[in-house]
Amino acid sequence: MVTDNYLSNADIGYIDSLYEDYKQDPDSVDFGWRKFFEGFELGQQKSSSSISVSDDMLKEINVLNLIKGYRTRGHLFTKTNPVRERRKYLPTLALQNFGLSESDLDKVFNAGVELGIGPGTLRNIVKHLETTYCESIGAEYVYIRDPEKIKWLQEKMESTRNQPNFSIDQKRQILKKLNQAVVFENFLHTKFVGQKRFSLEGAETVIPALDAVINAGAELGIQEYVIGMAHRGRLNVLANIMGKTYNDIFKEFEGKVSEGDGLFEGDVKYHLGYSTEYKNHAGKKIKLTLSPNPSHLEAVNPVVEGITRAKLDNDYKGDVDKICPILIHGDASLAGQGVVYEVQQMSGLKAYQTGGTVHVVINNQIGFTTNFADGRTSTYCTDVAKVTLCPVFHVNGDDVEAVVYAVNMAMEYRQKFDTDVYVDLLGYRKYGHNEGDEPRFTQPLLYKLIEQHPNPREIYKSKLESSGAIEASLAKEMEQGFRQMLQERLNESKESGLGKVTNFIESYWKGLGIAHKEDFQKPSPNTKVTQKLYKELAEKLTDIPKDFKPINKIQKLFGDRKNMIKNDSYDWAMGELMAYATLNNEGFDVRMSGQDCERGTFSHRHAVIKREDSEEVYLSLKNLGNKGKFEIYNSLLSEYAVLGFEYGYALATPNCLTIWEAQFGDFGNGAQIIIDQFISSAGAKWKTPNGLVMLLPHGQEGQGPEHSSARLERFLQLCANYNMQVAYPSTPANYFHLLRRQLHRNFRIPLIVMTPKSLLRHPLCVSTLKDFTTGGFVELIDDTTVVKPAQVKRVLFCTGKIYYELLAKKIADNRNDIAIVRIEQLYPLPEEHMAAIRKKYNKAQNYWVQEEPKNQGAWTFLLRSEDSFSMKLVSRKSSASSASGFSKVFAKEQADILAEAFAK
Ligand SMILES: Cc1ncc(C[n+]2csc(CCOP(=O)(O)OP(=O)(O)O)c2C)c(N)n1
Repeated sequence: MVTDNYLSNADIGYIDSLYEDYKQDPDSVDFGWRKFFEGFELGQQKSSSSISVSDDMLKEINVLNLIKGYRTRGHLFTKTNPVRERRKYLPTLALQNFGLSESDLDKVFNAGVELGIGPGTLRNIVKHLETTYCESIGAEYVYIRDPEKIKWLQEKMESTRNQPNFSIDQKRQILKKLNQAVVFENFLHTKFVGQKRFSLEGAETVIPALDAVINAGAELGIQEYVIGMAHRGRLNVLANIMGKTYNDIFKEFEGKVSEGDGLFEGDVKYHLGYSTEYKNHAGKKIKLTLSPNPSHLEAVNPVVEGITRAKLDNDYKGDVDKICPILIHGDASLAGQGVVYEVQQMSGLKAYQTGGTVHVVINNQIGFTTNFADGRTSTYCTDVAKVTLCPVFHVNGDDVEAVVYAVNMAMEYRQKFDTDVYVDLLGYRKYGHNEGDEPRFTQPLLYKLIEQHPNPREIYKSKLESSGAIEASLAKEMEQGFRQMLQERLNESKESGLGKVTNFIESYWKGLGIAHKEDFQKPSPNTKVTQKLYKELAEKLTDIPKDFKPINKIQKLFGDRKNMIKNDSYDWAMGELMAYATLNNEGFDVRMSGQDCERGTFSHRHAVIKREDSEEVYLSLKNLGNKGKFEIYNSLLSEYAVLGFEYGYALATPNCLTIWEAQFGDFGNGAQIIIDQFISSAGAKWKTPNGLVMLLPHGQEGQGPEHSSARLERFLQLCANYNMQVAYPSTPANYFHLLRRQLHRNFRIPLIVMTPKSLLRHPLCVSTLKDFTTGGFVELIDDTTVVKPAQVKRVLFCTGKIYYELLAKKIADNRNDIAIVRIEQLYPLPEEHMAAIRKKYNKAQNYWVQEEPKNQGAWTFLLRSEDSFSMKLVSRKSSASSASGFSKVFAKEQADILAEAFAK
């Protein structure tokens, strides 16, 4: 690659002097120049030209720069847009812009060697470059910094001129898939007039492209694909790639699907997931999983990556050559949605990597009604690929062979280099955003062109016929045969029973499901461990190997943890770490990621410690001799994608405690789409259980409006039909049991935990060995200091941190007339326990005491409770902000709450 390293802005005087040196002693110049001069002299012998050496050498350099120009910028001049002229980019690749002219066309240049075609005329070199870089495939790759990758791509493209050379059988397969794609859309369009389906028309070549990727991957060792895509073309993919039966799809169009059971409420057909096993042409079995997705574009991307990683870790022993994610994007959403960037950033991180994602863009040049020129600043919708130096192939969607060729190349690249790769399939959208929309409102001119444009099947059919590759009758037979089959399936669908929706990832969930009311009517399961086991694990957990010397503070911290065993008084961190240690001991896995979670934002966890004098780390949780795995990762500074990823991971790992921790709870709202569209509602929409745990530091600590609230009220507002659990535990042991409970039941639903900050070091927020080795999680903790319930005049119900402040005041004021009752699990609300408390303290007035403002915290949720009872509220007054930024105001408010709660 002489061009890149030596010739940009070359000074001819300097080159002349180098050439003189070379003639004296070839070894006196460095390798690249030596090769260049060797080639130059070879060219001189072959060329009949008689101009001076310096001029010739300059021209050679110019030709090399021309080659470099095509490699770098050729994609700007491709014929990749099937329906309209491309924007003009300057400077062009005209000869004049490289110091060359028409008169040089028939001169022989050694620079042809650089292209692998040997010395050749400029005419030939240009032709080679034009067909390689400026026909139906535009390749962007020169920004990649790894010379091996560049060399591979360059050789691949230039040796074949980016021109496919498919066998007749391959061409027939392409036509067959294209036929299915086109006829299926047309069939739906005529049979289900006006129904929304987000047709693929204008980009039907994505079907042969996916078929090719799957088959190419299978040949390269792939055993499974996990796919994510939005609405556009989804039904076509479900039918013609995933193998969902046409019958089932037609039933969905006819509304013949079994209705929900109160917990399962269903979703529109173009959001549903599916999984299948597929046998390729060579008889190899490939698993395909299409994740369901919400309307929120690109939100499914991290989820797909998480599912893939879970399967990679557990089913494929980390072998990235066996499983691959495919993400199919719309051009507007790819360019506009920030989560795309976040997921791209994750692609090479050890916590999240999946060995490279194949991205396919259904680029119809419009987002709803917005033209691409208003939808992005970047040249291409795929420009995010450059963040991680991934190659991009822009391909004309009307040239199906080029599309198949490009995706095959992409798949090969992914298998070879384990990085992401993008294929941008340039098409158009035959109808409006959906089939009822009028696209001429906003793109009248474009739609004049589109109306007259033949579909990609017609284009390919004509090409094959005129080249003699197939008989005209074959294409006709294919079409008629497929149409007839669809009609038969449609007739059957009308006669057969209701279709039903299944969990797309069912095979992982045998014997486990979503929760029902009865599950919460019985006490939480026993999650105690034996004293012997607890102590054994606690000792090992607090050991640091003799030859591993961390800084003194860590040594002290581990010493303090050892003292907890001696003193039988365990703090929050020990409660948590012991939950992981004991779960691992039982064979369950634990995986956690979040910002700085290895140490813990508040420096409490220290699950990973570092040697004082090197980067070496030690994780005692990995060294307990347990059966289960423990994985913990500091995340990138993202909430949306990381939470989505961990949610996806949990989808495919029912026996792993999968945890995402927010730095502070309020940052969780950066991932609100994942919370709303997946965590809280996926069970109801898609029948998918999920045992994800979210740890959200929460509580008023006088730190100002930020970081005081994990927005407990919002989680509670989303709760219904046992969709998730929201807890605010107040003791290390109850937290221990809460985490362990997550894997000790025959159902999985997400667990949202408000976690503490100051309580991490509160002297009273401790538990004893007995607490960990008896019973299980308790949803409500009664006041054990009350001796005579009949004397209690006031019950202060509360949750979480404020308990310790109330307790301190109760003790200080010696108030036997007050009982403080902690609700440790807010949803499902332990209503029976609460009723029992009311009965026990039947002479008392009930209060709800919260430190959050009235419009926040649990209060509004408690009012919603069906079994609500008359409680008086003590709280901060309603506020637009979550806490005062003035420490004095904060302190006064906190004191007022306590005073009011205990007022006589
Ligand atoms: C996050 C999000 N914002 C807005 C929308 C509404 N919406 C639905 S489709 C669409 C245009 C998408 O364009 P593109 O990504 O190019 O896909 P296409 O529909 O053109 O295939 C928009 C804005 C959405 N679904 N998701």
